[in-house]
Amino acid sequence: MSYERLKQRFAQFGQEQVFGYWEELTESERASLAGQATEVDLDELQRLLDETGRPTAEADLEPAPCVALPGDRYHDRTWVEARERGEELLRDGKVAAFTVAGGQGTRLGFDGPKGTFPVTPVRNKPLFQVFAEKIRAASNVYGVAVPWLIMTSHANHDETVKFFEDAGFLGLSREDVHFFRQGRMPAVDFDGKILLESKSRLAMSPDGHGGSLRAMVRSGALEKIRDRGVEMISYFQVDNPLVRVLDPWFVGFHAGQGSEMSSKMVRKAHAGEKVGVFCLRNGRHVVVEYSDLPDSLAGARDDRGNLRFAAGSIAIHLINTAFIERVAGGAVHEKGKLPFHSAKKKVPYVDGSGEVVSPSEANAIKFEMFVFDALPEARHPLVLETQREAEFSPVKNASGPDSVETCIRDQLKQFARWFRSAGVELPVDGNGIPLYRVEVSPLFSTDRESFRDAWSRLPEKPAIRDGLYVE
Ligand code: UD2
Repeated sequence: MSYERLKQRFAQFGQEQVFGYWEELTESERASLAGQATEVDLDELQRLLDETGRPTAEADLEPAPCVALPGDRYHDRTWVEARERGEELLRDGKVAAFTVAGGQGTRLGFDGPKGTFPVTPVRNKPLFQVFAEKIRAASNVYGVAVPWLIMTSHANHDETVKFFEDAGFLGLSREDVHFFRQGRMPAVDFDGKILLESKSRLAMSPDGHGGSLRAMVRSGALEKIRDRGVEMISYFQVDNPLVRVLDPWFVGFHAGQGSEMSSKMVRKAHAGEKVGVFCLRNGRHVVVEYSDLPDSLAGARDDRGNLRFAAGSIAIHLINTAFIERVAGGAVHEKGKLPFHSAKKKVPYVDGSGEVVSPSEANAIKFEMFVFDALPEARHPLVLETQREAEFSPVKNASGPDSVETCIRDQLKQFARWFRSAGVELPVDGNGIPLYRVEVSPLFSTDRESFRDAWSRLPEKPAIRDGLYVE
């Protein structure tokens, strides 16, 4: 599109301010601004602006049904069968791993891609390394190379790829790791006007983890793994090192129910916990984000005094590749079907006099898609309970709850449980937190059962001490 046509089109949508400094720009700045402007889907943006602020009715929500954890999943028949089915699918190479790593990690205050943040108690392994080792462990167990998709953002893509290159792809084959960038959306002010971050750049931000589905299609990453026979992706967030990256139980339940999208849940720790909740709306599965769940429902109790809306989402899903194709649109330019959510944020912008302003209060609206909004489109969705202590301890904040401190504590407690199952007691403090820092490599074991086996086979057991690393 010529510059003139592009400017006219923005003017038709009342967005001519985007080109307000056009006369001052060099030729290359003009080219870059025009390039960014072409990325913006003005029809989509207008639709969002028209919808923003419309109230959503949350009155007719019911708790979603969930498959509850049995007393002992190693001996419960349904669970044993699910595990066997899952293992077969894993051996057949039907499952790929998928990490969403496009977030900006603002709350953590870490300067760099979050996946490069060190989290383990002894070796200080970065998050990406923990996942890579879990994938390598699964490859060893199932005798198959597991593809790993990683979604980055424009802001962290190059740094993420460089990290992997410098680290020799963390022991994985380069051809098994597929990076792709997520899409972006412009930020607008409260009058719906697109903001400029500089005179020649729009204020663009990542389009949310829901953008992963269409980015996976557009980038060709989905096609690549489908060509390898992959039928489902194991989706997880970059912030949770406890995740079972490739979980045979989950895969087995998902496939057994003929589900197109399945999710794991933990029981909410308290009514106000900041996790989305699995609900039924008009009979369809949805996740209602904590900020959207009315207090009356968040705090509602059943006859036995338990929270009614207790199924907290820990953002772990299995999603069929054919389903992704369906919701995210097959054709390259076709629009994804997921809705956008809007959030008020502080966004630096160029004001009318050409100065860059860093606001102290929210001044802008950002638009994001959420992956769980695909749920109502899915056939036979399944929600599976998992143990929080075994699978969920995200690193989100610099300190306090969900920080590296709580995450290391949870890893230590997990390792202590594994040791205990092998008959070894680690010394603990009054709160049950091990007094020694120990660490078990995912290449040694990824759960209690595999730890017990691997430990029993060790010809010489290492001495239990502070700083012990088991590999
Ligand atoms: C998310 C869930 C919440 C709960 C919690 C569990 C949402 C809206 N909320 O909360 O319900 O399940 O996680 O830990 O999902 N990301 C991208 N691109 C983006 C935005 C995010 O890749 O544009 C990634 C990000 O790198 C991270 C994940 O998505 O891996 C979650 O992002 P978040 O930290 O914004 O989610 P949070 O903690 O608000």
